[in-house]
Amino acid sequence: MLPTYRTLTPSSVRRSLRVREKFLILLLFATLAFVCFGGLFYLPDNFVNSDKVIEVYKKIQSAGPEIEEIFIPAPPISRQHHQHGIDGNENDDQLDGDKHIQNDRNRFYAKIQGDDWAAAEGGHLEKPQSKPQANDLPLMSSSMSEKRAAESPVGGVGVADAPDLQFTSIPSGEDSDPVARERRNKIREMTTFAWENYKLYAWGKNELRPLSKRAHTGSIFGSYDLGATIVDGLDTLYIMGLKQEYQEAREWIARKFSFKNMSAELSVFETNIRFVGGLLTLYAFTGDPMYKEKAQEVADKLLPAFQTPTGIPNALINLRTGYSKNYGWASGGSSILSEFGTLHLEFAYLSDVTGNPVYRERVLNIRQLLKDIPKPNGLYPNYLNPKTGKWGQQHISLGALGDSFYEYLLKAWIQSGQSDETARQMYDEAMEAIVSKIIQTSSGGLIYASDMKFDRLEHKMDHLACFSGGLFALGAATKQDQNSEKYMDIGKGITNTCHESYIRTATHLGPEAFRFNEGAEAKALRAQEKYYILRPETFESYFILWRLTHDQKYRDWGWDAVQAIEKYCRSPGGFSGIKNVYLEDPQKDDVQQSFFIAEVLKYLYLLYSDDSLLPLDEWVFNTEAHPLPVKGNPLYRQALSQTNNP
Ligand code: DMJ
Repeated sequence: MLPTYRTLTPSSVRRSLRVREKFLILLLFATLAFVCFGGLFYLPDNFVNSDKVIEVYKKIQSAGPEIEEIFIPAPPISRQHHQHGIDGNENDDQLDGDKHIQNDRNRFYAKIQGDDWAAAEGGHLEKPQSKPQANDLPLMSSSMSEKRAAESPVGGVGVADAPDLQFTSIPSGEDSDPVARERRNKIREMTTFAWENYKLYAWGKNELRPLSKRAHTGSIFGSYDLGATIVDGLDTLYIMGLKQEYQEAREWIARKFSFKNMSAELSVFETNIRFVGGLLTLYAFTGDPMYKEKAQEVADKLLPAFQTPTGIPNALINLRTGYSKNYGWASGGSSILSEFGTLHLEFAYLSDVTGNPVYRERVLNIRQLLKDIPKPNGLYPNYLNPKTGKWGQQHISLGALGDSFYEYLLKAWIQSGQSDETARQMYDEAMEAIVSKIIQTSSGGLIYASDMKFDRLEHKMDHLACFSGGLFALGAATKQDQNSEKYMDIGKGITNTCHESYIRTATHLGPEAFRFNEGAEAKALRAQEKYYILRPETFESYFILWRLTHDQKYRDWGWDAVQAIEKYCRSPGGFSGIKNVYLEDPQKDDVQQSFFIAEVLKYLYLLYSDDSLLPLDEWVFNTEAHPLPVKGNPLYRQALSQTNNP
């Protein structure tokens, strides 16, 4: 049968054409809209692995730093990511600038390739269902985070009713002083706020960019999505009794966190203090074997870095090949004192909980070499060549490149239940040399730790060195000898100086480094020393000094800084560092560092808790503020038998 057609009059033709025209125009617009918006939406994927994007980036770079900054804002300074690696590197501005560019390049590659990797690996774990998704959640407001914080029971006991996990009780530590309680509640609210925003914008990635509301993947994490904020911050959530957040994070670690099949190049030191340390604390708190297994998985990936002629590990390791190397800039291929000297607590404890002695053997070998090697004037230079076993450039510092090596000597002794006499002896001798050569008093009466380069003092103190106020005090309080009183005074003096470095700024936040020359007293002189990247060291010393003296001023100093952080670092998308502490209206750097939750908020919370929460004779804090049990603490969880097999 043939089709039948209606007879068309001219007017019906016109009418039907109009409808068709309208439809065609609509179609045209829809196609245009799809091409424009769809193209924009899919832009990163289209360019994954494409050299074109990198070429464009290079052109932006060659156009000069100002243009580049518009497109790819640089971090305040490269030491943000390699604080142990780059800090103190000759203080060469040009060098710092170059590393800035290198960091930018790394981050840019990471942005392109990291997304690709995440997709290939099935992406990170979906955002926890307990919270609304990005599309339907208005920005987490203070009142929302206050509500969440208030809902949470106080202290670790709050998580005890989770049926699927083993929990242990740590006391809530709620202080009898109502002011301290109120302040502690505020810290818990800040933590909830920082965490919720990380969850909302960067879940499973390493860190949060609170202003641009996206992920930040620092090069110290090998540009891979390792969930650094989750692993680093989780023990803080546990301590604060943030049960729901804890459970979501625990799930993510159990299901997604793995170092298997990764080709990332990671910092041995950073991986150890943040990931191995964080996981071991969670194991001690909970007894959950998952954490121990993950800690061991990570540490095993670091072991090839120790395969050097001396056993001093290299700084960087490729997780897939096991190939390790040192930073190109580090004094003729040297390893860094603060990096290879800051493995002991985690590795020794890992041996004890797994029964595998290999980890302790590796760090004891480092210890032995450092004990035997001749030391110039009893001092430990920051660089040591792992091939020859000889010192590199003779720079000495309690700040960048040296800092936590000294910390781990004292803390290894504390961790061992004060039985590791070698560690205490090395600590005492090192500090005697430091006190006689490095510790200075300014013309204005401020005690500070200067740097030394080839026998010449540089009258500058890094913010990083502010941890040493607490260290001197802890060393003095744990052993009575002819030096204890003097060292306690030095500890108090350094902490006071760091406080001065805070209150001598417009923001009441401390600069990255401050000087005691050219008319300066605890003030930064150079532009690249004026930033604050949410560092914890000063709060760490306030906390230790508070516990040891119960002098109210430490709590008040901490509170002054909390208010400053609220005023200058908080934004609707989380907390950020600032670029110049001396300006009334400083620019933010758009990074919520993983150590903000891991360290800053934890130390502040403890500052306003009573002494029953993580007492200093039962717990020892690793350099990333992860508390590890002291031998004799029932939560030490020593394995019953020692075996050579992991
Ligand atoms: C942290 O990663 C650790 O405290 C480390 O020891 C040095 N400093 C950063 C934070 O400033």
